[in-house]
Amino acid sequence: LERPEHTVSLNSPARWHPPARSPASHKGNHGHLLILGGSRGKGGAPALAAMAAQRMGSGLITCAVPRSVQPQVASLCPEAMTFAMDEESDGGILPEHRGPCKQLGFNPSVVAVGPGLGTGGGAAELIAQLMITPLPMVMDADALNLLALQPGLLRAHRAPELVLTPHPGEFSRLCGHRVEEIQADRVTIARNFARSWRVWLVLKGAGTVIASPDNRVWINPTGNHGLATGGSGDLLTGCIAGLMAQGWSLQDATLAGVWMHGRAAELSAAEQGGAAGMQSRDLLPYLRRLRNQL
Ligand code: NPW
Ligand code: AMP
Ligand code: MG
Repeated sequence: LERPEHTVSLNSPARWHPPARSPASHKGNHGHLLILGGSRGKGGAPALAAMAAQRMGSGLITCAVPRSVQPQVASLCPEAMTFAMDEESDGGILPEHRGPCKQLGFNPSVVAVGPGLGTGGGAAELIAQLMITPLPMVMDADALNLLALQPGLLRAHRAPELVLTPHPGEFSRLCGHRVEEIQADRVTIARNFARSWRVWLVLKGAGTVIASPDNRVWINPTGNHGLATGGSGDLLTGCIAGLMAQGWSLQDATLAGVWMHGRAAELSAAEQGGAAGMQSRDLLPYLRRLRNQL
């Protein structure tokens, strides 16, 4: 069994290098994150991702969501802007080449795609377009389920920086191993996948495994079973993408995002009455506190 080289911990040699925030900075200095997700009944997911990104210090956030859930997302997270996609969205909001995105009216620093997206409507076309869009990207949830249906897309991806954040069920669909096989050998399977597909892989679940395209692996020691509740993964997507959007390196954003997400759950359990019954929103003030301690 191959052993991981690193354990992600603030106390370990792994150090993160947050870009400095000037006292005179304005919102335009801290990135503009585009979150693509949401569908009928799943408007909460992109809103949670947006809230986490805000607590990481993101400057601007736009949630592009189907028209039917736009009012819900806007009211759940009023600080984020929203953009209504046609229900059968064809992904036409994205630039094929980096440059001003006409329909959106801005050029995203980073794209986070998948939370609550669903797999119907134009979601498959959206993913196909994204894979040829040269923007840094975090893919989660239904974006991963759609990739699993069209693996050729992953091979052809043009994202300069690509992070996939599957839970074991989603990873099973992506890599073809059964969930039990994955859980029995998380490090090796994650490492092989990241190397073969040239992606950063965050295999979630207790002891989240982070594998880089250049064959490095970390295991995250933070977190608890309070995270085993709807919305936790959507927050994690927002943490990682929110840090990337501000100019954190891909490695630091991924490691620090995973670490802080788990640590926030530990702090919430300690200060708010235990792990069971935690709501993912409970993590938000702790994410802010942790972000400012780095
Ligand atoms: P089981 O049940 O144990 O056999 P899905 P989802 C497995 C959105 N959400 N270890 C599990 O297997 C998301 O963003 C919206 C092992 C089951 O087969 C997505 O877009 C919310 N196995 C969408 O819903 C809040 C594990 O995977 C399958 C595992 C669907 O996402 C909720 C379940 O996963 C949600 O985030 C583990 N740790 N975890 C909202 N408020 O808008 C999961 N499995 O079918 O991919 O469904 O993760 O609920
Ligand atoms: P998702 O399944 O997409 O909602 O993601 C769940 C998130 O919660 C991931 O970041 C998991 O690593 C985390 N999580 C779930 N259950 C546990 C657990 N028992 N211990 C630690 N982290 C967990
Ligand atoms: Mg999820």
